[in-house]
Amino acid sequence: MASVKDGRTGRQTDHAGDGHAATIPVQGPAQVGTGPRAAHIQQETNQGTYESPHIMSTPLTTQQAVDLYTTMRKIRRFEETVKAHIGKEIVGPAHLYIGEEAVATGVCSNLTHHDYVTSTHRGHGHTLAKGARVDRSLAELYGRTTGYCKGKGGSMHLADFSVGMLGANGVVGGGFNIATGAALAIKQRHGSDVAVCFFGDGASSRGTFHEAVNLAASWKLPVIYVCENNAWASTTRFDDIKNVDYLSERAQGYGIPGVTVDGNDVESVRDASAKLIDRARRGDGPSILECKTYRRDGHFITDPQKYRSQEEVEEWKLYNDPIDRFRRKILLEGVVTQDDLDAAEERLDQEFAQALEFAVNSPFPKAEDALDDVFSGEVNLYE
Ligand SMILES: Cc1ncc(C[n+]2csc(CCOP(=O)(O)OP(=O)(O)O)c2C)c(N)n1
Ligand SMILES: [Mg+2]
Repeated sequence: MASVKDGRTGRQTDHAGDGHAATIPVQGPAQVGTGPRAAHIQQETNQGTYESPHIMSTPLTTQQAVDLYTTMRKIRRFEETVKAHIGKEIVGPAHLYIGEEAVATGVCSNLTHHDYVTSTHRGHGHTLAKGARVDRSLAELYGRTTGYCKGKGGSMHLADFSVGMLGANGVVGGGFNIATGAALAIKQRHGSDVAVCFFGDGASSRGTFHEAVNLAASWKLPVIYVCENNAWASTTRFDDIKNVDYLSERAQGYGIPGVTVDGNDVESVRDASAKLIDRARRGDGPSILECKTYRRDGHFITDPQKYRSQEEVEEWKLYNDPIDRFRRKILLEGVVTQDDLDAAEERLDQEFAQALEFAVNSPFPKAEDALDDVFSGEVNLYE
């Protein structure tokens, strides 16, 4: 048994040496509730060292497992493609979602195209998980007219309204009020759709968070606030600025449910979000889901990362990569075969080869079109 030490907490964990870290005590299944301890901790994984068992009881079918695997791999491959082409065909900054794939994938697996999501500055994963196309997303980053925003938005403005993806956002915390507004629109038309607001641990300290959650709670809006707690806000470690153990505990301040899950376990994210989404669809109002995950790469692609040790990153790679973990688990349990996963990779090979060709062969916008779409046409609000 190898023993692994958490660089920060100094805690010692036994490791079975087979790629599976020893389990830590789990504090009961995910529950939804309010009251003095509104935050029910389903599972917690500190990045790098611990891996707790998946304790929920919804077994995946082969197709569901392949779908979840494919979406996570699609996001990872997209990010690797961006990394390979940044500074060449792709100009401008990009923030990668590598390491956090289980969050967008798990949550969006419970949504339809009629549901809305708002995203962050780290938005490629949300866009793809919500069902947007690889080729048009890539074309947007390549600055081409075939991109989702005709090549004028780039990484931080990816959006595809046709699948309910309301947009990435360069303003940290910019999604809170948009998602809340979308949820208000759903309620006003008596729909059963929901809005999901993805946001970071850093964004959770913005005023817009409190304003939006308070209003959504007061008006019982169908919105789920999904915090991607990836341990860092640029160069600031979450542990250095936290005033509660779990961000989901903030839900208590608004009398709504708060749940924390292991955000590196796609099944946990899927199960916990399914419950919160269902209650929102039933008209029971908003909730907060904190997914504890990890940003593997720098805050932006060329970030020198002087603020954290390489050891911390390497530990995460060994034990907590959400894709490796899921692959190991579904193979071990016999939910899928290696052939199933190889076939999924081959389909992605084709999709990415075609997408690259599509992006590189698409035209750039013309200078005279620069002001198109800046101002809307006339809108008749009363129609
Ligand atoms: C209103 C606003 N303040 C500051 C910034 C600069 N900024 C960009 S990303 C970031 C950190 C965000 O951290 P977090 O919300 O945890 O998201 P993560 O980058 O970890 O995904 C900051 C401070 C910004 N873009 N917008
Ligand atoms: Mg963060």
